[in-house]
Amino acid sequence: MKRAVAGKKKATKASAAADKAHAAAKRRAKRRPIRIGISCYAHFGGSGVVASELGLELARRGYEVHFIASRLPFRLRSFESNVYFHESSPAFYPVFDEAPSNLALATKMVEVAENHHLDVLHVHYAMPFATSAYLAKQIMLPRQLSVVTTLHGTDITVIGAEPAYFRVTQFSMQSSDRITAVSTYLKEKAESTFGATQPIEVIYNFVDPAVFTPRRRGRLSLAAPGTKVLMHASNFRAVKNIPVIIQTFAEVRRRIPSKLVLVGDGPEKAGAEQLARELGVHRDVLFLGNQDCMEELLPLADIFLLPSSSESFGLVALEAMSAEVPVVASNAGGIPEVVEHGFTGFLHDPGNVAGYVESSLKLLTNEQLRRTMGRRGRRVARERFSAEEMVQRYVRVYESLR
Ligand code: GMT
Repeated sequence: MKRAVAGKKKATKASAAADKAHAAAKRRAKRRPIRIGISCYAHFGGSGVVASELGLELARRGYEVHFIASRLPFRLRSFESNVYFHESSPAFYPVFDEAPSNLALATKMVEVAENHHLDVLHVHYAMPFATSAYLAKQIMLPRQLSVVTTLHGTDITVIGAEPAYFRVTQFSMQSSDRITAVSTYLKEKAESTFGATQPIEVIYNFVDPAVFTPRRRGRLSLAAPGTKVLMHASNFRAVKNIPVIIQTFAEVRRRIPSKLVLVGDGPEKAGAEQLARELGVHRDVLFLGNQDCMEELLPLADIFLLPSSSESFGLVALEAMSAEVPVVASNAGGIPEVVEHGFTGFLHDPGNVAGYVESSLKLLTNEQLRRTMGRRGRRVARERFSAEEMVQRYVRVYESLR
């Protein structure tokens, strides 16, 4: 009995010492800038762009940023001070159907958090990153590792809501210390679909107007003088309504000399090529494939098309606006939060080809209107979607977790 009491006292003393050490480490951490781990998809896509640009902006402000991903995110084009990259690579074993990459990512998150004393893991796209981060956080206990999850789009509107993933997406999202969404539309969608009870803060995507600038006289061009350029860029998934773009272009081209420039790749590309041939416009449709220098391409467009059936924000539309290119888009999801109908572009129901054709022709046959709308777009991009404000807001989210 006496021995049991002595053992208990010893354990209480040890745990008090651990608590003390933990509190001291916490005080030390509070005095230095927050260290942030960022996980995202590394291939082409809006969520990876936002994650990368945010990481770079944070690093320029003196924060240490550690990207943890399956490969180097494509927008991290050059070496930057304060930015580190850690590759998570799953090990394969013949028993597996496929290597469990989510577990390898969670393991890498723990390793980086321990070695570099991370305070926050900020994951972009709920699945599977919020789940890997939840695991990492639990493994790190009692050391505090906060998780911030940014919802980007189809993680909520399409794939995360699939019965095969619903409960895990819901649980992982709700277990995050903070949740942000890139538009009010997406916040409301997350609340209604997942019954999210935790507050979701809307932090819009942002653009750097010094990078996405208007067209300058230069060596690059996509069409002969007098030929108008309609552009679209995406990952060519069904939600992007690619056939509607081809149909719109076929009608526009019947009326004015024009070219359609399609940037990106994905499952809908082959069908788009076939439809362009069927409609007899294939010679005037340029498929450029994946390009990572959108800032060079967008200024070459006269208008940008985005007729998506579902779109939480439409980052590329914002980049086009910053380059003074008016946007003809759908009124789906969060697009009206970015593009104002009749002011910086025109919005129609997603499948309304006649509407897109009319608005495209309005802009392409009235250079003054096109330029006015383009200039307004750049002003809106600068004033409402500045990196300065959005990065500050993310920093406040991190600081609130200390
Ligand atoms: O392409 C991605 O990386 C993800 C993708 C998606 O389908 O979820 O993009 C979403 O995130 C972007 C960045 O926040 C938004 O600009 C896109 O609107 C959004 N895509 C959709 O909602 C379809």
